[in-house]
Amino acid sequence: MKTHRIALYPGDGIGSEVVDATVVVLDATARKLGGFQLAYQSFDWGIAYYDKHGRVAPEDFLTTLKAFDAIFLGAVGWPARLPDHVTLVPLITMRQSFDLYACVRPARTFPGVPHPLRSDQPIDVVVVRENSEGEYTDNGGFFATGTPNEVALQTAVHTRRGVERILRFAFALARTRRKKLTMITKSNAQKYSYVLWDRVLVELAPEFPDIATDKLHIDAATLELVRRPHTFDVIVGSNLFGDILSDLTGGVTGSLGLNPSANLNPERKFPSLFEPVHGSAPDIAGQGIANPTGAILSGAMMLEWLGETKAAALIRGAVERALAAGNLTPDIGGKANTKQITDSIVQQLA
Ligand code: GGG
Repeated sequence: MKTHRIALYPGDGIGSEVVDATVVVLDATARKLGGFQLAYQSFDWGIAYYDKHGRVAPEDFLTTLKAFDAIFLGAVGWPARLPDHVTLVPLITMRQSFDLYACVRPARTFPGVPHPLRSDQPIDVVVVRENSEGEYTDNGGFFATGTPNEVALQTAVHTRRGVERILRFAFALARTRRKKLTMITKSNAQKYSYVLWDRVLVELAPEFPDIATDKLHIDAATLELVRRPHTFDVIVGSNLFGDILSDLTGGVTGSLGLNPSANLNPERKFPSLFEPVHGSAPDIAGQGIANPTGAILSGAMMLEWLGETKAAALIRGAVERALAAGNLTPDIGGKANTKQITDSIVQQLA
């Protein structure tokens, strides 16, 4: 029996509700298939931890996490209690310190789940977000603080190595799908950082002659993802653009509550991190109505990463069938609660 060691970081708001639901589905899947089990350790980091200790996670939290095979995170943030830029620090630190440079965020439409667009053409896209540098680099400061002349500087960092490895990752992913890659920049206005992205794309494209390559500026991309989302396959962009676009792909496919994500260190030198794309949703926290499918599908991505491909496929099929059977949470127009959809997914593990 193989044991995968999983660190759970439920976090804030609905984080613990969707993580609990995911554990139920993962354990039911392991019992059904046999051959592997999951050994969890849960950490109480987040705003409650901050209230007691004055920091969101312990100083040595990275050392603690390094011992695990994977990290599973729920959601972080509750701005009425602590500023978001404080609560987010451990997540950004994990991504950068563990070199989790490939953030993979699939979004698709599901039969039986309403979405806001007029067209009924199925949407099936993956946003690949550069996750280790770019606009999220901790590089800047305030000057003349509190005076009328106050200035804030924040400098993005885009390295050739960083751009090249994320483009290679996205090309390789496109090869496993519909063989189309769209790169998002703003190289008409940002004439250093995204011009580097443009140059690296031109250099790499001949190595992937089977992939149709396209590029769009971020403003045009937001328009086209509403007008013709079904025409996109793999979308690759910087840290900030990937963050923004994955909320948009969640929106056009029905709800951010449906979207999983993986923060991968493709070289496997560090544990990779899995989390739903959605945040902590303080407005519905504690009501038991959060949509757990984004978290559960993140659990499927985690099992696939750990080599349990059959288990991952089983969960994906069960989610699809549970949604098609009408178990819809309020964010997608239904009345089901978190427990009902979770129980239905477990029943559908056929
Ligand atoms: N489930 C992930 C979560 O809580 N995300 C909140 C957030 O704002 N994340 C920003 C980011 O992904 O960079």
